[in-house]
Amino acid sequence: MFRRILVANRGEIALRVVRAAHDLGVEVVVVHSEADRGATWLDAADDAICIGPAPAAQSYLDVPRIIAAAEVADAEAVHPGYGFLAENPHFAEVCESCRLTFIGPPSEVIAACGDKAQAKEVAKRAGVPVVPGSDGPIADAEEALRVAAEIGYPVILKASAGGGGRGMRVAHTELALRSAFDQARAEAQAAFKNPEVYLEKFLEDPRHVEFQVLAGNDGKVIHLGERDCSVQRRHQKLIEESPSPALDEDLRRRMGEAAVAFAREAGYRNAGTVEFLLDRDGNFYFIELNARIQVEHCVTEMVTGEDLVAWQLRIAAGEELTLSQDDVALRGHAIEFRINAEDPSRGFAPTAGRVERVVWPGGPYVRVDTHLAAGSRIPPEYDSLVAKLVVHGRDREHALDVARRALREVRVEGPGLATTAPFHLQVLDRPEFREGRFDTGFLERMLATS
Ligand code: MV4
Repeated sequence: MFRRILVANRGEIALRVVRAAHDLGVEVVVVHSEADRGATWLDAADDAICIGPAPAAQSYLDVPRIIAAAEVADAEAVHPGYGFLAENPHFAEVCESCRLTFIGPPSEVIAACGDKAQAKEVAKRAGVPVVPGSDGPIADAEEALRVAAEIGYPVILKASAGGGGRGMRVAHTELALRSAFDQARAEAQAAFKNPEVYLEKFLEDPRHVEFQVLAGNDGKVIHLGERDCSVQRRHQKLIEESPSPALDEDLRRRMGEAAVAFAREAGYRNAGTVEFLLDRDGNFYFIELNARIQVEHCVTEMVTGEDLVAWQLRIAAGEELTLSQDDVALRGHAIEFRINAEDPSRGFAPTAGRVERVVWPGGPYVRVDTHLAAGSRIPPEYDSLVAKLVVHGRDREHALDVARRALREVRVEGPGLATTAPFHLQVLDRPEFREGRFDTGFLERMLATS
């Protein structure tokens, strides 16, 4: 195992990595920006190094500064968390060439999975179902029209370098597709410096179901069940749960096998997530692979009893993945509610500032992952996630009861601050949600009618 690692991230995930490392007897140095001076998670670490000013481009995204910090800290490995540099193949490669272990998959695998059109080809080779569409990127509008005529409208154009919902355009007619093609390419070029787009049949309000995988250094791959992440707004997930109310034993087995087959074909290593869309008829389609630990990994930890971040460290340190598929049993039901410093009554506008008073829930069946305490500052420069409330129950109904009790206890007070906690209580009252009958259109429908 490593003697000391560096965490190139902030907030709750930095704290999460510190905890996993300390459980394994590993020392942790965290880097931070000037905006995060005095933040709570720095106290939990063994050392902290300020690497630059508040803007992420000059701190958490600045590769040379982070590498320099790792050298000063005498760290053997770097954990990127999620966001920032987590899926940047260039960063992983620089770590590798500086003899720092990147805690994640090899840089070539990050690059291959980062190209969504390429990842789709990997899925096809693995015999994993994909949404009908173009074979790889599309050359011109004529080709887009030809493919669309074959598969039928509506269709969706996606940026090869996109993902997570960025750079997508839906077209319902030939006329719309013609103009959407040039716009999609221009947008992709502007956003990702890569104009490539591919085309798929557009699925109406699918469910988003993703499988957690772990891949050992010897190529052994297992899955740890799924997470249903359909409750999202503008591609920002708000609630995630495991197991998915939409899956039965048979579908879970088939999707799990598909996730494992994909990871194997991709040469995947370490922890990753294979995302699928699930339609109303129970057909599932691979869409992308996330080559990082995800925000919502905790729900999988609750139902499997495994520490995913500890597994990331063990695998990166060259240890064997001793867990086998038969060892993985899903127990009960877990639901995660993202507590964001946002005001739901103002279109989920981010709120920032000084926190004067905080109360986090506790008691049986409750886990709160947060860095936020009284006296904390919520900087306007970063993501608005301030806590994850994860509840665990014997079954989904029990988990929903625990969620209501716990969400009522949440207090985050300070001038101008608001959170998503009261909104989650409203979601809990919706029959569609209570009964598990939700899809990726659920929240937008709820917001349109309330
Ligand atoms: C789709 C789709 C419908 N049809 N692809 C958005 C995020 C990205 N990972 C893929 N996304 C979608 N791809 C086809 N062919 C609908 C979405 C989508 C969505 C997917 C997952 C979770 C939330 C979503 C919200 C709107 C659209």
